[in-house]
Amino acid sequence: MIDLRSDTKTMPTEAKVGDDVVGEDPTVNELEAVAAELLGKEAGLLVTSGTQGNIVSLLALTRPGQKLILEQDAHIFHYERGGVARLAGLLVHTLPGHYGAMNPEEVEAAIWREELHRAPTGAVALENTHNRAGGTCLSVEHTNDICQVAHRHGVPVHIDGARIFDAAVALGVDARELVAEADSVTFCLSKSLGAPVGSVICGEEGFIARAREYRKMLGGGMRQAGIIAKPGLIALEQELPRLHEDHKKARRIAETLAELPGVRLDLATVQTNMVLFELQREDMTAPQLCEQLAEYKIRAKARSEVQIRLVLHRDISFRDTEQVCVALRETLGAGS
Ligand code: TLP
Repeated sequence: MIDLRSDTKTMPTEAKVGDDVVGEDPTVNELEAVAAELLGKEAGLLVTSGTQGNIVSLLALTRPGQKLILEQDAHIFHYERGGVARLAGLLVHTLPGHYGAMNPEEVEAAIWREELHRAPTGAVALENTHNRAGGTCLSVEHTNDICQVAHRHGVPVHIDGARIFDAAVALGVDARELVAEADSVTFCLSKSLGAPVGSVICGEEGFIARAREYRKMLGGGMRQAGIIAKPGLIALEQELPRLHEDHKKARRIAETLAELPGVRLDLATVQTNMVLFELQREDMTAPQLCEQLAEYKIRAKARSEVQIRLVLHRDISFRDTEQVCVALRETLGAGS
């Protein structure tokens, strides 16, 4: 084939690729089909990141000037540069959550009835697993309750499912059940699934067609993206069966931490691959503990003066996990 259409068509040598902007990359197409199948949706769309997945989905579901209902600790609210306001023109209405779950009655009350003064509600977004709550899961029943409330008022529901497969594994359900009632879902290949880059949006064909347009608008058309899709396909094949191991490692560390003095940790939050805890000690702040752990060649990041989140993943072995437990006992065992 002599392809003179554009220099964007150049091929890497070792992957089955094509121009994904016009849907010609067979590896991307395969990834999108596999992802859609895994989530029981009609179609999928590869995007650059979880952040792009969320904004593209919300652009496709809403109109500027509408309201987006979010749990107050949502990633979309805290960590996405306010893109929903700037790019999608959405008014954000946050509601409190219990382990990341909003109360369906409060969601219903927040969906204001249409009248002259009020912004119409454009979408409700859920997050599963919930990052800032510590990797907690939203159940199928809860998700369906929220979807039913929203749909009763003609409002679509988006799920930021960056780690949706962790939720499925932890809850012992098929991921399809967790997203069955939602209008859109995005999950990340580059988080617990361990791929280097990429996220996938899934939903109905019409929604995905609109999302494809917004992805292009945001510069997310990546041409021969098969080189990104291939590790994503491998991740879905190889990593899904071992996600439960990361949850076991998190549990092990959490149980060790919970017994140490001056550690506040709600074991009920340790449902997947994260451990969220606070230090309430006279002798040490969270950043200081991170500095001490660095001496054990352990990297951890404090979220504040008191809070730390540890995330377990493919590259942390069970042996590493034990080393982390030893280091935590040595640094936190004495004192208060
Ligand atoms: N989360 C990252 C940081 O941004 C905090 C992390 O280290 O956990 N939704 C959820 C629930 C996420 O946790 C993240 C990333 C995203 C969306 C955004 O994904 P990317 O980083 O691919 O844009």
